[in-house]
Amino acid sequence: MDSQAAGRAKGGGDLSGVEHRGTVDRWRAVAPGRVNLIGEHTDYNGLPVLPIAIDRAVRVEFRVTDDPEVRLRSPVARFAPLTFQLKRPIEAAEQGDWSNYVRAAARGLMEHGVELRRGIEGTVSGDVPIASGLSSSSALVVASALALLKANGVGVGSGGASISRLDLAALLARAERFVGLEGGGMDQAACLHGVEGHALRIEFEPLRVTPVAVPDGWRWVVASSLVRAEKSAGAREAYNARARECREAVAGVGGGYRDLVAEPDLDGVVRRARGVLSPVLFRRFRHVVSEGRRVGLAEEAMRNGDMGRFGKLMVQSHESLRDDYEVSTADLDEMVGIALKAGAAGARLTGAGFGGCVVTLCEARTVAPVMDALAARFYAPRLEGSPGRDVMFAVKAGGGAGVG
Ligand code: NG1
Repeated sequence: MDSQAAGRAKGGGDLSGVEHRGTVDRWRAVAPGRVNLIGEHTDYNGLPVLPIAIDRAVRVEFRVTDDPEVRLRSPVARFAPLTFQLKRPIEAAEQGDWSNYVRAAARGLMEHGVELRRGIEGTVSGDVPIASGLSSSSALVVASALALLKANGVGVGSGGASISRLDLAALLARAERFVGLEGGGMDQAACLHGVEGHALRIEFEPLRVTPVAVPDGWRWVVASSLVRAEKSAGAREAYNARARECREAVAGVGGGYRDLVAEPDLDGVVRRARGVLSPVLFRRFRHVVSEGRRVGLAEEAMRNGDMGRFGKLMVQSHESLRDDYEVSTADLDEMVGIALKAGAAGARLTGAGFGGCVVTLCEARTVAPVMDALAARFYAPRLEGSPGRDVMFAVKAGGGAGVG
């Protein structure tokens, strides 16, 4: 493991498992999921985001094979064993097939010029809930890439490494579009750059990651709406439609999102947009520029330890995603309402929306009341028994991905 990864992995929950596995040829790649705190649907518009890598991860335990083939199994029954050759061209399996994330990693590395002469054989496991806006997909892409790089003797990180974490994040973001989603680069960057106890301000074009310390006493609770947002399948079209609308909107207004968000008079920018855009494009535009502005304000609130302000910005973000971007659901809205009423400082949907999870910001003493309220008012009518650890859980800002 490179020294950066060692630093990241230290004490980072499951990442402490980033270690040599005993026998000479057994290794483990560990890649965390992420929760986006604020900055939703901004990454593919070139605007910053503020996520944390979480203390839940996807793990690929593997041995290196002499032949250029990937053979992976999952303990989850609906994920059939996958096998494919590391030979160009790597074709996509059918839409929705989990092997596409592993294929995307291999393809991205090969397109970057990495020679993959040796393959991997092993198992994939993890505790990042799937299709919940917590980026289990990118964690799988990153873990697969780290495994393939390890198998082929390519070091990642600083100090004589062959590929930097930033370059790897950028190439894997491009590679993940192989599954057909016109995604931004937030997830792969957060996964590779997580720092324990820190949020990550991620900027794009060029990619840059700045850790921001999470103040003591801030707690994050993640709760699932029980609806999966499968972006390799159903939610894909809706997501891609938003990306298209954003491009059309900014072309209609003129200039680029980054310059527009930096204009001192943002209300003036929004008024200008209202005059030239159709109602739908105007709403998409207003979400993107207002959310872009909120990320900077939220970072400032975090640096100042101002939980109230950060929480308010989260709520504004949710309202904008609900009303202007139209990616929320009645259930996500209800959960946000319940959490706020129970004393959370802030709550919002996280990830792309269309289902998935909410993230709430709490003081230590409000974590239990918020979880109790969600259990009683949201989950009790929908689930038999109390919500499990895959449905509602507290998360910590954890370390980044590593292999060893
Ligand atoms: P989730 O919902 O976690 O898959 C997706 C995109 C992000 C970002 C968010 C919305 C991918 C792999 N993920 O995240 O880049 O655009 O939606 O903010 O494309």
